[in-house]
Amino acid sequence: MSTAPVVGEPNVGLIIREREPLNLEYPFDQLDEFLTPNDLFYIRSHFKAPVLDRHDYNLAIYGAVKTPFKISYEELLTMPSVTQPATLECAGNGRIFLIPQVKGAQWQLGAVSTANWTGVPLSALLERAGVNADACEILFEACDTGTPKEDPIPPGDTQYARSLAMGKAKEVIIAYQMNGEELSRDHGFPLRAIVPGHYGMASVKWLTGVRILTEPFTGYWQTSDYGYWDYDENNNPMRRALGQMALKSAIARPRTREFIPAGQSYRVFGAAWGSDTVVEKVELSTDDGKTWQSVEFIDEAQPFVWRRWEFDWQVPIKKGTYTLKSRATDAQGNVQPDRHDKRFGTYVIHHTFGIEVIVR
Ligand SMILES: Nc1nc2c(c(=O)[nH]1)N[C@H]1C(S)=C(S)[C@@H](COP(=O)(O)O)O[C@H]1N2
Ligand SMILES: [Mo]
Repeated sequence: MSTAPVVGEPNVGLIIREREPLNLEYPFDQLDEFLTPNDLFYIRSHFKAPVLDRHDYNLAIYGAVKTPFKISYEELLTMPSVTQPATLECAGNGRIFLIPQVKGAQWQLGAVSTANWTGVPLSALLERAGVNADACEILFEACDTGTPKEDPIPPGDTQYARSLAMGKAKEVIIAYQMNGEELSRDHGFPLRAIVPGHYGMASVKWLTGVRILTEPFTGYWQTSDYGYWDYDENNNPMRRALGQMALKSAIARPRTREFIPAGQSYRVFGAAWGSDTVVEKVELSTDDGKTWQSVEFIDEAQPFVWRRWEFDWQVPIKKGTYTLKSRATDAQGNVQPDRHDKRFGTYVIHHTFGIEVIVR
């Protein structure tokens, strides 16, 4: 009997953004525990999720290495493992808040979740293969394939694949468990890469190949899509791959247009995250950014994961519409911007924006 989850599992409680392929949003207003329960963890898939069998599954480590090899799922499970929390955020999270409205999955706040990931450090596999001195990137290859939807559309099918610089690859986990449970089909069963601190697209699901490259990879998923325009050293425009998550804070409660009783206290609740930097401060404004006050953190400062925070708002007696904003600062002194950086197009939406509530 196959142990892969049933096709079309209900995913009760998630917000449907797309049915096929499955794109489901975590209801961010339900943020509570540090770890997102598996059945509420957002799902972002470009193609139909493949059904892989644990018994004839192999991961190939090959390319610029001394001894390429294939390892079975069962063998991987016997290797020394690590468990580490990481927040995954889709690079398109918050897209619905862009004005004017843009194409792409209309994520609100919840294309972000946190889990404890268990797996084998990629470095253990690389050691076994013996990486050649001229290696420059690691390519993660998956077995899901299809025709992308965003223009310009490449001819024929495009397999999902993403590369990473060698330096970052050291931090990658080849994960087979999420919050202590086997990965579900939609989250990449049997194996996925977890790239801490990078936007979700880097954490390749249904991983079948780890290829060591001697030249930078320029595939669809990091040039055409999940890429942005930058300039090279000669000031020529060039595409660069999206990578690190940008510093961000978000308000989980209250929700947009929530009614709030006047003259009482209200617990504003949210989370903030960066990449390999830690979030040092979050401020909250209840007057559309005119004045700011510091919030209290619930979680300690750690790289790669969110920090939940809360703020006790003494709601004014005066009825009307109030605009709440939160703003994060990291340990390097970077502050969450108040405008979307247009270079990133429909991605990296991390500016502060107002949550309007109605006090009555
Ligand atoms: N093979 C494969 N890996 C993938 C994707 C995909 O479509 N195919 N989507 C990526 C994107 S865009 C995100 S945001 C994360 C989402 O992971 P999740 O569905 O477990 O939340 O997976 C990434 N890995
Ligand atoms: Mo994503």
